[in-house]
Amino acid sequence: MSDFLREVIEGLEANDKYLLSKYFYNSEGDRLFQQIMQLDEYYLSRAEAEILKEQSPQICAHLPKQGFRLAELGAGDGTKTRYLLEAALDAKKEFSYHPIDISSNALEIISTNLNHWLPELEFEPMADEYFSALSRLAQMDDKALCVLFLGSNIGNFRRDNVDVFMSHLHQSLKPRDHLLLGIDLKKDPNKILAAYNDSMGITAAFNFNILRRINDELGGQFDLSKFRHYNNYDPHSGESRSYLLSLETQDIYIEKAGRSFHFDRHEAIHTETSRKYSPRDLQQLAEKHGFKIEQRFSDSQNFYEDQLWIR
Ligand code: AVJ
Repeated sequence: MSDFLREVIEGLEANDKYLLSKYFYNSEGDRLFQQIMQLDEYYLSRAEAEILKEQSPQICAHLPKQGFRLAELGAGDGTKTRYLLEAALDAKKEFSYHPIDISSNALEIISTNLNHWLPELEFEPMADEYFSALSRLAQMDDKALCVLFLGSNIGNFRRDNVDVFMSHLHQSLKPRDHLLLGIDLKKDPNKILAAYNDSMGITAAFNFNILRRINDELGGQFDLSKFRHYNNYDPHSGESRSYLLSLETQDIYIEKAGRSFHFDRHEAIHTETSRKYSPRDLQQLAEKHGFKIEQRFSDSQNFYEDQLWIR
């Protein structure tokens, strides 16, 4: 049984139904997320691009002069990382860049881009899980490491998983190694609600893509018109949560599961958490996991931060 099928069954059998947000990202999901990043309401990408565009020389100034590795977890297409790489090359740093992603398709895209943009860059993509790639890097030599985890991707972890992730990261790094963490900050709740419920319905389509995948890949019989996209935001936990609400009582058959799943009217499937942090939350997270915050870099509107942590 595929992981996808097993995790879909697990999620739809749960009392509080859920589907895992990692399953948004097939080629259609990637395309929809690209569109989300262009939306007026989705301020996150622009805020982080502004930080990296304007402050990369200052960020790079904290990194070693030579012999280090820059490893990026979930690299995307490289548009934002490019600013950082350019600044490091301009500063005549000696380093290699390692985009890490389980999707070799994503790595091909970034490789093509980098060859075109920065032919002098030394880089080696790694098609692997984050931590197995990091441990392979650590085994190669004892070069200093700077891990990039951008795009507020840390927000997608459930509360307990953040701690698991951070302690793995602490184990994977040596003393004095760096982490550059991109995080969307807690802010006016209405601003956040709009970012996850845009007027053009792109975020809704992105959310629905998970049902479309179940239909296409698992023989599901979801009628998308019988669900609605719903998002809320809790200013205390900082959690923006996306759901798909069943508009009526229905039983939905999934061929590969060999069974149906029951939905009450108004029953919700939780599909994504995008957690926001305050600077104080981040200070506590860093301390809890044995990191020191070396410097904070913020956009002009204080929506977002890229924080440089040191192990
Ligand atoms: C790519 C996980 C950072 O949570 O903001 C965008 C994904 N979901 N709109 C986020 C997403 C809905 C995004 N991350």
